[in-house]
Amino acid sequence: MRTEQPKVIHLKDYQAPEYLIDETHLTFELYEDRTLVHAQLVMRRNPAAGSGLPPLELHGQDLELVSLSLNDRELGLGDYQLGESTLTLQPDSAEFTLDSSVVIRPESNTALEGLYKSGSMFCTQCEAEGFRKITWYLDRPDVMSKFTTTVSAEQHAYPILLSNGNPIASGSEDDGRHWATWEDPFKKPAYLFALVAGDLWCVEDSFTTMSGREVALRIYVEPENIDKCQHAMDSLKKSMKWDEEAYGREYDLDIFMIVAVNDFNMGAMENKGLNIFNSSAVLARAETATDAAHQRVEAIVAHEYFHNWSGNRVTCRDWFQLSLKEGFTVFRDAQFSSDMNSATVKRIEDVAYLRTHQFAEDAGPMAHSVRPESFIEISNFYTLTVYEKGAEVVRMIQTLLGAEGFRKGSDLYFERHDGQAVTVDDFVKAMEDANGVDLAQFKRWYSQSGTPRLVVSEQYDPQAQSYSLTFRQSCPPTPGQPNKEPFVIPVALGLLDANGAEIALRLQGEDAASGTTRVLAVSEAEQTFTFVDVPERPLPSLLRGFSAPVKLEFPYSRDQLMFLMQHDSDGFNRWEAGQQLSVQVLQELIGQYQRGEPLVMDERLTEALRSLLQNETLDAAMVAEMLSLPSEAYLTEISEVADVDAIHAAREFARRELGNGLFEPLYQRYMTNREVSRQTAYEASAEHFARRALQNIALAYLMFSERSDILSLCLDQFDNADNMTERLSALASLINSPFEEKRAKALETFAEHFKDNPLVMDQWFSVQAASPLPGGLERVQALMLHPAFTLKNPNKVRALIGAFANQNLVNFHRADGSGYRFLADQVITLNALNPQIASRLLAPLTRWRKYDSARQALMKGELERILASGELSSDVYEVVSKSLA
Ligand code: B3K
Ligand code: ZN
Repeated sequence: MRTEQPKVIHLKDYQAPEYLIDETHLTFELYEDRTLVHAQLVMRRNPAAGSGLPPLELHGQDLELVSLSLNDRELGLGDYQLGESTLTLQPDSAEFTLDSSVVIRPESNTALEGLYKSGSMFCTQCEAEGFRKITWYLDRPDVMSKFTTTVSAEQHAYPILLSNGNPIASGSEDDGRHWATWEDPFKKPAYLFALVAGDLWCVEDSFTTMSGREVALRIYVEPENIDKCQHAMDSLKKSMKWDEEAYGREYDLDIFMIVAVNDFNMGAMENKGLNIFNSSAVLARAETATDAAHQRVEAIVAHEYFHNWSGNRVTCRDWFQLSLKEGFTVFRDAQFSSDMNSATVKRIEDVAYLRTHQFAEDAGPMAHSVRPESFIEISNFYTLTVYEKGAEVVRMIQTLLGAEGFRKGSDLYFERHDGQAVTVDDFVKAMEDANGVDLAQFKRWYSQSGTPRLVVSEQYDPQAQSYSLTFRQSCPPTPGQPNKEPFVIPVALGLLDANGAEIALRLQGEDAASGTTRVLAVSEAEQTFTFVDVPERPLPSLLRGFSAPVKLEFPYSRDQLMFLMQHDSDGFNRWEAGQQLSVQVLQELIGQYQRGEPLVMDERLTEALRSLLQNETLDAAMVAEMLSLPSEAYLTEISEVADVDAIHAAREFARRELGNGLFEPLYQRYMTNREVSRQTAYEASAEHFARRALQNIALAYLMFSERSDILSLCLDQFDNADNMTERLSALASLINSPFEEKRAKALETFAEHFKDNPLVMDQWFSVQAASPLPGGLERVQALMLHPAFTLKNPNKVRALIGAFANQNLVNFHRADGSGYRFLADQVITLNALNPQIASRLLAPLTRWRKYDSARQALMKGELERILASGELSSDVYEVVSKSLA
């Protein structure tokens, strides 16, 4: 807990470390009631930091110091100073060895940072600043060291002892304990350190790298999960192969290990050679994990593996550069997932996520640039902006340079900076040098926060056969940044003629037309581009593939959107046209609801979707995406003032209209696909995902009919499906339906059947937490008393409380403020248990500016109550105080 005034840390204050640690030798003695950590650090003055011998200041938190010696001389009380989280001493030579022994208490570590226990196993999470909870150290990413780690523990309870690198020695003692020593030949920052001890089983495989080296692959899990590792193993092998092909990156150790733990603050962690994963990001098999969970496992395994180069071999100089590894690695995992599955569907999902959640963050009180200027608690900056917007920025560099130029740039970056801790500037410089381009203005994407708005207008001159597009960019003020300079915005576009055919593009001044999609780099506040040889007024298809993270505005009519839905050659933009059409229709319904008028839906939406449903040649995954209306959260994000009741009522009305209006084609699509599902063994492949997605969205729509024959189909799918994707979506449809008795029965059967599988129970909590039926808060409160629920497990908190606050608009925003009060109560409790989880859970309250004045007052009231509730962690303090500022 914070006892000092919280310190704000600024990027502009960065200074190189005064000392370096060449070697780190660690010994851990694990016991049930304490752990002894001995650290021997071989250190020297950093020649790059200046002359003389300044005091050495080490980081440490919650450490009980047992002994300290410098060059084998034991230090006494007068030889060093202990601060709140520092230990300072005076070296007497430029090279020295420092030995320390401390006691730590992993068994009572509920923050899940540093060394802690998850169930019966010991594990670590050090990024960003958790290593200082293990031993006194220079816990900063620009201090890179060679680590040797010895772990000792009782043999029977902890037969498996793991750390980074390669195993080099092991042995048993007479007292029932045993030990193992691991050596990591690669220098690394302390945040990549990892240790695991437990009773684990493993699935083994191997991979031969492009230069012919054999790498042992192991996935360690608790014994009951040994049958759920194959998908992660397949994903790992695909990732290793893909990184060799797409980036020329080869794995570098003899062994690569993944360990699944149940209690984990986020998805997974890329520790060198020993990735530690939330079990939800490893375990997947048809009976217990949905298609979405399978895809998430594949993506996270890839993400963490790709960090071996983008993050570990080349790491960050300081935490302001976090997006250097995270934005780049998210971009890399997105490329991988596109290559493994449907590229268009992957892009649609990513963009929908970005526009709903990152755009909201960028418009809220925590808005920050991709490279933040300052922070109080770095854990608060593992954000959608650093990750997802950071990935968009890398994607724009690729769009501007082309795939080949981008690869030249990444090759140069890895080669030039291997073994170094570098900055975003170094990354961009490599891209510039490899391509002979100047990205100075482009770099504003890293320093300016907020989502740019791009307003587009057109002018057609039939005499000159020319067509001009004028782009006006602006960016709203964000905290600390009242004014912005123009961005470089790559706009990929095409022009369609009256038959929907693509027009060959020739810009004024060019000799000849070439291609039908162009990337225009809009770099001024207002800029016009003129195309010539345009024989008729075209319809523009703008921002193809969502080529930049901006809010683009063009006054499309509904008929034009329907035309683009049918004819655009860009799959993403076909979907986008459908979304824009849906948004227009939904906003009209929202207005009707607010004025107390009867709701009447524009039938053109039904007809547009009918023609998609009837076209059997279209990709089923695309049809499913296009049938999905924009989410309530997205409709909230694009509202000036979000009227949650109106949004919910309008969207539910539209879904019911579509379900009834399209009953026949939906029924036909459902029956055909369900039959194939029934007769085909489950496969985690793009084709199967697509079929089930269409089948399940069709079922959800059909259930609006409230017909008993449809209810029977739903119950049959729930009872008899051989996979979780079909079973869970049948359950979700059921529990949001009016068939109360069936609802209760289904929930009960499901829980009884899966009570021993915590990840499946998370799904069970989530579907209920997200249900918009009245009484949502009371249901969630009752579920908190369920034996499978605990506030100590982050997955449970996210599944129940997180799902309620983020996915259950009408219940969370109940006008009496009870949803807000409930969330604030949980944040206050969690602040003491697990600050990172508490601070993340807070996000919905920080969006108070989006709602009506009565709700604003209630939300702010709860934020103020949290602020006054006592000693706050720096995590919670930063988010609450910035939200109220
Ligand atoms: N690098 C970790 C995130 C660590 C978060 C620490 N609070 C996982 C990832 O992005 O791969
Ligand atoms: Zn990452």
